[in-house]
Amino acid sequence: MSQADFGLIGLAVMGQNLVLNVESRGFTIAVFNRTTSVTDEFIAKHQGKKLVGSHTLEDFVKSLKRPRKIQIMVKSNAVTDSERDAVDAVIEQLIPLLEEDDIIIDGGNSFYKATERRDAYLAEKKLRFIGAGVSGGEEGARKGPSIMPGGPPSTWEVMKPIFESIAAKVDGEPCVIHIGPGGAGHYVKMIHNGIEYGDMQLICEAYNIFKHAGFTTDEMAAIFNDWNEGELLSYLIQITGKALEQKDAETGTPIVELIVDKAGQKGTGQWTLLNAAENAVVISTINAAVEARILSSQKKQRVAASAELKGPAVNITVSKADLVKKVHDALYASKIISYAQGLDLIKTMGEKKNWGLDLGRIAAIWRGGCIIRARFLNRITDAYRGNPGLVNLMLDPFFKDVLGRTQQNWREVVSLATLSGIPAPAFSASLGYYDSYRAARLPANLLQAQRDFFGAHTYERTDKPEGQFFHTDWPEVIG
Ligand code: NBP
Repeated sequence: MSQADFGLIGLAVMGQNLVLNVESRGFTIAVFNRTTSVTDEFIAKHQGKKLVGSHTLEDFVKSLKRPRKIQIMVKSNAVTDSERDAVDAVIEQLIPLLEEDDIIIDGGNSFYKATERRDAYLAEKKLRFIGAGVSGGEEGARKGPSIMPGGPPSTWEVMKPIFESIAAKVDGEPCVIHIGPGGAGHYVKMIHNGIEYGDMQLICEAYNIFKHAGFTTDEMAAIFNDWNEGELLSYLIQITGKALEQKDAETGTPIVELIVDKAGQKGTGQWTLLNAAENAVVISTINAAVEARILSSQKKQRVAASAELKGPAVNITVSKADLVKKVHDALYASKIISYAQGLDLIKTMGEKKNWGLDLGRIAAIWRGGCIIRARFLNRITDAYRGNPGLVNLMLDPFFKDVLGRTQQNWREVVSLATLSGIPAPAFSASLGYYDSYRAARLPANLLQAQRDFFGAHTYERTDKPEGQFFHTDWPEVIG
């Protein structure tokens, strides 16, 4: 067989599906997996395809055309810039085998700071590096993911034909752009995942309100299927409808009702929170979503507390039809807030790092292939195309209008959930953000007084020019 156009290391779920995707676009692809039996089984299963399997990295590297393009798809779990993981191990093994200008692509969910470290390290070795976030899970990898590559523009130009051919397409546009230099691609993928946490939690809160209001699982499936025809059309709403329809083969019970209510997480949501704290950006909806997963995992404590801590009885008096409309609006409005916050974080970090990020184009590549793909991303793209300097998504005329028309229902849902003791932390956090952001005056005047009282931190006055600081001699407090 002729030399391969592209190589991939790590034949687990994502790697195998990406290989089949790349191969289906006409490329010859070399594959390698640490456990060689996995490679053998993969090659045997896909006889007749343009695949070159190797048992050693030396043979794998030799089977590639120059400049070599090698994508690593192995477990990435370094959560600091100094920690080393399987991606580093593979890079170290590759370095002595590669030649100047060969390209290594890390397509795993790597922490962006680790990507920045690898980028600098490989540049010293005269090798080129792309840190690419890949979203869409197994199906996306096979049929077309959304790809978020970061690295030097000249390296992107070399990779562009392959990435564009394997990415999902929306209106003929591939769901991949050069995000920016260094760790920008993995950074944007991380925030994408944070937004995904927010979307999922908001859907779960809608489901929980319906459940407490006495809807059957089939009724709920029908609601989500119906919502998927309208403004909320999205992959996550679609799979929610399908998941609720699914019955257990053994018992006939909806499978969702048999699943233990303990959520797992792999860390990208927590990384997003840490980054938001580092940048002093509020992402309260995503924060609530991450914390909801944490609390869900404390099942034993919750079960014990459910017998100890009192709450109100559920008291939902609106009709089922009205409740569906109200929860729809609460979900839509909260989702807008979640994206407004996530994009604010991307914007802030992009400016700090001088990455030159284009929020409209980033939203456009999330329209296909990835887990958060949704109809309303078109509106986000339009918002930033119309006004690249948009300060906050909520201020775009389209979204301002949606928030205006949905907010009464949104408030009623937060209020009925609160009065019925149904947890809705992401709905409430979103509304709290909206009301705080639109408040011309917040109670931080009192907070400043408290700070000055105990710590002489000083304050500015409403009746004096900005930038002048004052201190009051507060009365002494004893005891
Ligand atoms: P995993 O994250 O489960 O990784 C398994 C692969 O890593 C196997 O090929 C394994 O080889 C290899 N590997 C490990 Br573990 N340690 C290694 C080492 N020291 N040297 C060489 N290879 C090593 O696979 P995945 O779920 O396909 O995900 C791959 C990447 O894509 C991850 O970064 C993941 O976070 C990311 N991602 C996953 C999804 C998803 O839906 N699964 C979606 C988007 C992104 P072995 O066979 O020899 O053990």
